[in-house]
Amino acid sequence: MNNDWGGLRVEDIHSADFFIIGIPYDAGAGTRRGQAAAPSYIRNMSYKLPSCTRKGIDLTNLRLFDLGDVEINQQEIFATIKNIEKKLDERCGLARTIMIGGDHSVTYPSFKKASGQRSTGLVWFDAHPDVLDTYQNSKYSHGSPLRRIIEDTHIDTDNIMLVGTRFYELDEFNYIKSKQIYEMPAYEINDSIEYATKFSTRVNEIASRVDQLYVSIDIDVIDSGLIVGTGAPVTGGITPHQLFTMINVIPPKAQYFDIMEYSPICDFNDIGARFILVLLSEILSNFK
Ligand SMILES: [Mn+2]
Repeated sequence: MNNDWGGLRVEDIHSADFFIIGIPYDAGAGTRRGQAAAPSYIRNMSYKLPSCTRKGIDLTNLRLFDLGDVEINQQEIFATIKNIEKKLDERCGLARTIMIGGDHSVTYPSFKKASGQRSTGLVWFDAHPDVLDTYQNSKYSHGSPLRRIIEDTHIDTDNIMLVGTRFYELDEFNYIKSKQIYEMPAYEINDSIEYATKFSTRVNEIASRVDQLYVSIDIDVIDSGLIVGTGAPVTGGITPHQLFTMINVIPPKAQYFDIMEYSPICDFNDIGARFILVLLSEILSNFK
């Protein structure tokens, strides 16, 4: 008997309902780093993963297989990308995959590998749209992963939705418009009591057109006054409740989730780590 991942961790890879993968990389972040420490930090606290959700859903018969962390080369992005691909190849069967970052730059290679030959929709929860052409002289930082995905995978931009956004460079604003990317900015979610219906309608439309969904959650989508443990905090965000409400209506085609940008050294009282463990339980509860 173990208490890892709320006691849901199993030893038999073939029995897994979910795979957990850590990506301890933060060379793509700006001046506030520490995201590389997140996977082991969350793993150490994972005994606090609730096995019963806020709505009373019992998760105790779900089985999580922890594949450990991707081997990281902080100096060599392409070596790291190769290792992310290798780690995803260690999986077997049809279990869903949840990745824990790491800064958001690694969602580009993760998505690229995950989508492969399958048509894939992408739900991107973030304060920032992450569509800068370059940031800090790099095309592979956490300012650009969505731009790289659009340029370098087969994704149809109709099948992308940006959720909770509120902090742009003007170029990004124009880029989103020119690509006609569907967006539910943070102010719209905060202004509307119908946000969950609107989100649900759109995500189900996308799901009906694709083989699978990839859901990427940058934790800075949450108002940074509530979750401070992140590298690029932005005020005016959504609440954990609003995020959970939207997560709870994500349809079964969601095969991949990632939870990015948590930085333990920027956190206070482990509130961000505890938030991530509750968020995980909300994700798991969708597939009961
Ligand atoms: Mn991001």
